[in-house]
Amino acid sequence: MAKTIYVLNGPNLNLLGTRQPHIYGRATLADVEKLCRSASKRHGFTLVFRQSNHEGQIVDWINEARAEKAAGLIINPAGYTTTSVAILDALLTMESPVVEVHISNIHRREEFRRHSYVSRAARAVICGFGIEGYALAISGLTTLIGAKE
Ligand code: CA2
Repeated sequence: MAKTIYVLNGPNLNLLGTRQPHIYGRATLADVEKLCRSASKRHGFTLVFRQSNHEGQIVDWINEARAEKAAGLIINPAGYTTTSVAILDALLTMESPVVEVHISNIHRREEFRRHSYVSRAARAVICGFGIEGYALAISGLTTLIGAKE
């Protein structure tokens, strides 16, 4: 049976492709999903792809991923990256690898974007590759799955 991976997206990522193209590019969230579906298929994963503007909803989905024994979880926590202890706590309960993705290079931007709570729970962090970072994260998960910490 194919292993399932979750790709979760945080607040305002539903606006991708409509505003600030100089930072986030012109691709929409639907394009990101298409990219993730194709990368998942290539690596033999079943994909669950979601976006929410609500912190509690994201926490619930992380708990769902754990309960469903997902093989891995990729998250772009967006604005919750720098604020959410609740998302960090949920991620810390995951036994399977977590990869944090950011479309932009958060280290080239405002200082406040550089501190991520989520990174404490992430086995790997990818930023600055645009939406291609999601495909890189899916490919990277194949290495992390099964690899001991
Ligand atoms: O670079 C990323 O992926 C971010 O996670 C995006 C977040 C930002 O708060 C992080 O610092 C870095 C913002 C997501 C909002 O996305 C928008 C996309 C288009 C237009 C407006 C917002």
